Amino acid sequence: VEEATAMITIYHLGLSQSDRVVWLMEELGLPYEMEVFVRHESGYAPRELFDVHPLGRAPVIRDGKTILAESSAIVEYICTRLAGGCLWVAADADNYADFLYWFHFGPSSLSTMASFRMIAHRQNYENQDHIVRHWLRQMDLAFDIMDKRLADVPYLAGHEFTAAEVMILYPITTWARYNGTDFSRHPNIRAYIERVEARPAYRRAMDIAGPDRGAGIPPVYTMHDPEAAS
Ligand SMILES: N[C@@H](CCC(=O)N[C@@H](CS)C(=O)NCC(=O)O)C(=O)O
Repeated sequence: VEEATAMITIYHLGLSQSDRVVWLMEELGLPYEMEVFVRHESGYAPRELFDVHPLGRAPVIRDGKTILAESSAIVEYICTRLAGGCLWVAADADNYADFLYWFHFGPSSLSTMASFRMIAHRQNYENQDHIVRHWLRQMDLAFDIMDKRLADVPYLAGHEFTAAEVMILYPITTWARYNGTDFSRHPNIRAYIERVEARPAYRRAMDIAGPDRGAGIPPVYTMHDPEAAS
């Protein structure tokens, strides 16, 4: 008798980059369960997310007894362990280094820059600490490099859609809405965003878990004030 296929659980926080895990599963056509956490009115994650993982940040997944956080780790785990290498690029492929670079660029360098831009956006740009100004210049440079790359190839790793897209879209779409990024100087990035957003799996995932569902999609847990006595 064949055992039923175990399903992973995605712990999704409303209006957050955990929507990329839902998107990945929709791209792969793999089944999943989802537990949704609603942000506290402060904007931070509710206390209950700390019961799932001590850092209280999303995404987190559970696969049997394994709990895994960090979206880049989660996406690699799903592609390589659960999906037989789909949307991943093999180590012996010609574009392996390109794939690795762009896969990590989104959640590493670009997310750091996006955080600084968020701080700058909420305050007076001219009056920024020099570290923030440095990172804002770095971000402009990063988008120049990305735009140049996308003038040559339709996807970051080359000619095929890969997990690198899954990692980078949130920082250049949802995050960009909140930190004042605009791509007026970067037509190839604009075309890339349109190309990727047109994917049926992306649209399904955004209907299920995307930013327009807001932070307040139906909770699994009742949330309460994270400052309240523990
Ligand atoms: N590097 C982490 C970042 C996770 C992260 O910052 N998640 C945000 C949502 S986009 C979060 O959970 N914020 C809740 C909070 O700050 O309370 C990853 O890629 O998974």
